[in-house]
Amino acid sequence: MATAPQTALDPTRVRRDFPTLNQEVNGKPLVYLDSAATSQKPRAVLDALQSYYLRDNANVHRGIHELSRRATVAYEDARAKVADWIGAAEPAEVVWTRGTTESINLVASAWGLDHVREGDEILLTVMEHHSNIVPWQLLAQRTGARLRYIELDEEGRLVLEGPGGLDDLLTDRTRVVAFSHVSNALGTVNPVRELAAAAHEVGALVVVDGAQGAVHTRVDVQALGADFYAFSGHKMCGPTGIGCLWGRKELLEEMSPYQGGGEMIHIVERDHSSWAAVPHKFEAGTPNIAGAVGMGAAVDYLAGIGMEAIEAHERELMSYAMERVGAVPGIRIYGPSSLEERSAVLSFTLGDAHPHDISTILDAEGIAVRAGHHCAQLVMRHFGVSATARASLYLYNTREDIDRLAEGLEKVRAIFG
Ligand code: C6P
Repeated sequence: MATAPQTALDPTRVRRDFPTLNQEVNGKPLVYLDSAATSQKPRAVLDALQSYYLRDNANVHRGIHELSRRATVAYEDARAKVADWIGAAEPAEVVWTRGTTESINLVASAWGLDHVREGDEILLTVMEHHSNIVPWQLLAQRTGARLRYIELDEEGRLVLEGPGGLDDLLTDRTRVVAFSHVSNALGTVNPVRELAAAAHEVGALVVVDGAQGAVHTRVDVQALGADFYAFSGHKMCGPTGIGCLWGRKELLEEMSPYQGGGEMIHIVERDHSSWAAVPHKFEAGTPNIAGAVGMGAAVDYLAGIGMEAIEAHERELMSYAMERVGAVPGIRIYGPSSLEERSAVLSFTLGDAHPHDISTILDAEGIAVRAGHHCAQLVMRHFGVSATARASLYLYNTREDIDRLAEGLEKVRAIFG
């Protein structure tokens, strides 16, 4: 795995790497607290994209000429970097996709349609992003399988025992257990190893939505015990439109293709074809080559700072945010109170102010937060709200950002009383 320096992160230095952060919005210095939606991009990633297009642009795995060779090397080098970064056994276990959403659809479709039958059960959780619900609903509708959901407790943690809990819902009919590493709506960090071990005991497949996981913490997919781990480049300093599906090689090998087209075949006859080896079997058509190169540069950037340093910085900042924002009268913070169980997301409501109004008032102060259901309507329903405001942190955020947020929330109070 990529080695990480253990020096503490200096956010002031880190911020210099992110040109977007250095601007005014509505006449105020920008405070960007919406990285869970998408992160800002460091210059190293922007440079890698530009250099690829300026020097190496060609299609991959298709040409013998020099530019095609360079593009292919860059594309495959990026795959190897990602594989190393997440502890994959080999680069072939990493499939390039458009992002987490496509990765989960790939598993639900390519694995699910061959393995899930009427009467089987698919176990999800109430905290899932719609990307980890709807693909399974489509599979259930096509196969007659039944969807079941692990419930949440009052702090937005998964119930593991008792009614509605993991041990209650896991049966010998469970074919798949799919859950998020970290909730985008609550910040809850799930006990992936424990969940995966329990699922494997009943012979179920384990699919982890890592969209908010690999971004903030060092992930070793093999140690986690998952079968599949999905994540997106754009949430981890990389470009949009690129992401990965990591899967155990033996599973990927026995799976049917997800889409058909160029590049994913071995031989094409008139009435049938045979497939390329993994991961290419799942990469039909011209891929997002520049995106892969950019994601490789993002991995280099994050590894250079060190995931441990990033995690420690965010935890310290989250502790400060919970204290500072939590002190605003009328605030209700959702998700675990313990920092060990919470990642870089702070979801809240403030009195009767609608989260969209909160976000609008904060925007006028130059502060970007997300408001809405965060594509997690089941979470909102669990807490009896239609929406929350959400501040999400990343390596470039500072205590001053949190102070500005708390001051902005005082303005919201002043307006709403
Ligand atoms: N969450 C958010 O603001 P894509 O869009 O494919 O890159 O990622 C989808 C996705 C899946 N799972 C989780 C846990 C996520 O957080 C997301 C994306 C963004 O919370 C946009 S809705």
